[in-house]
Amino acid sequence: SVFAQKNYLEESTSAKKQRLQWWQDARFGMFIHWGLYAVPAGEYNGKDGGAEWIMDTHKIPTSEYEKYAAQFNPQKFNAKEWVNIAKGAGAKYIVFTSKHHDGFSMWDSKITNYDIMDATPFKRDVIKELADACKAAGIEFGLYHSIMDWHQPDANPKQKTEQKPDFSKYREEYLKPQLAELIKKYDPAILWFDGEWTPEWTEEQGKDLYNYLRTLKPSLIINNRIGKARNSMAGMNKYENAAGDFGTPEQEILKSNSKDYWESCMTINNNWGFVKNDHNWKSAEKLIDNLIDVAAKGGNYLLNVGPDAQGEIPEPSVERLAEMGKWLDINKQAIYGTKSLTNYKEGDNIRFTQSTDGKITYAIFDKHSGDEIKISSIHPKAGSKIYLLGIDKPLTWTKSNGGFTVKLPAELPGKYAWVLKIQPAA
Ligand code: H79
Repeated sequence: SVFAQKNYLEESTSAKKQRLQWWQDARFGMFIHWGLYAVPAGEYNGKDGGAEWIMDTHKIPTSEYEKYAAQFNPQKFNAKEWVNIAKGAGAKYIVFTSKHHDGFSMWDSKITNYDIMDATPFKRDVIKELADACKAAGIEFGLYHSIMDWHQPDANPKQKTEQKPDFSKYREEYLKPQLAELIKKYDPAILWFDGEWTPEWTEEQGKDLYNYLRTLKPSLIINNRIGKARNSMAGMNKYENAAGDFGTPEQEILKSNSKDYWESCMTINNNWGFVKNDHNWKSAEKLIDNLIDVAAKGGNYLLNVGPDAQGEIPEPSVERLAEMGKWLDINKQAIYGTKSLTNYKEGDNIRFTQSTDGKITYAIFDKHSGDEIKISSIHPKAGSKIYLLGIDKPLTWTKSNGGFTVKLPAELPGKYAWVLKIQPAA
């Protein structure tokens, strides 16, 4: 037909660049893992283990796991508060779990009764509330969606039902209609797939789904877990021309920058979903260090929170996110809308970003001794001004060892890490 479906996999480099520009400039997003698994909170029959994977960890039968729905009644849930926490942290987008591997739908789905409206006493569409709150706050909204589904008999080869599982039936009559529903109802900017490694799923199915979803919403940004190219937890693609827009390192950061788009997703404590006994919180300093590391290498940082069964983001996460926000308030221009320098690091503690036009260089340092900083790989032209972000007056600097040395003020603004802005004479 003359109206042959557009092949979104053949998009030009420049069209893709335009589509992903806001996302890449954003640099920092907040991941939210929330579902029925917040009820057991990492404990089943008196035994610890598992978070959002608890159904698998303890081999909980579907009929048992389903009972958590009746207990899901998060009276403290407030979408605006969550969005305020993200915004206050300096995150520019949110990715929320519409459905994790357990198969429970966190929105008002007409395709199943295994959803928040029909199966819980809560009966509120949290995805609608979050989407609306994001829109009101000027934050982009995305959805995490698991291809693997432990609840749908047709999706689960191990399910003991009379009928043989029919994965294509699950794909065509459940997965795709649910995704169409999510796009139509909540207009997500990002779809973040996972559980693509279930053996029934193929690269070809991933490509079909990619085209289907972009036909529904051409501006959608979709991660590489829609297909099969992901190289395990390292997250980048194993082959060329794979479906998806960006690589997804999980709980790790690339060793150096990449020609491909990428986003590192990481937890603040050990788990994605809420676990009551997980108190292993990373420090605010470490989280800010990770954000700087990712930005210097041209990636995005998707930092996770796991709200509890009452609907509250754990206080240790809230505190750390607020510290990140304070840091970004002073230093934002070195992170948002920047690009990576090939030479992204000097020594252990000095990293670089650049304004997208390449004119301004930012040197970010997190440790220093004495009252001066020497940088050898940046060569400011005569007449350049060097600022410390947070202080209006330029610093005194001199050429040294092919690079430069600046004298730091007695009092540094803020904590954790500081930014030198190297601005050439106009
Ligand atoms: O949602 C969070 C986790 O529940 C989920 N991804 C984040 C964002 C997650 N799924 N699986 N895992 C984490 C770990 C699973 C690893 C393995 Fe594999 C699955 C090992 C073997 C199969 C990854 C995929 C490595 C090979 C294929």
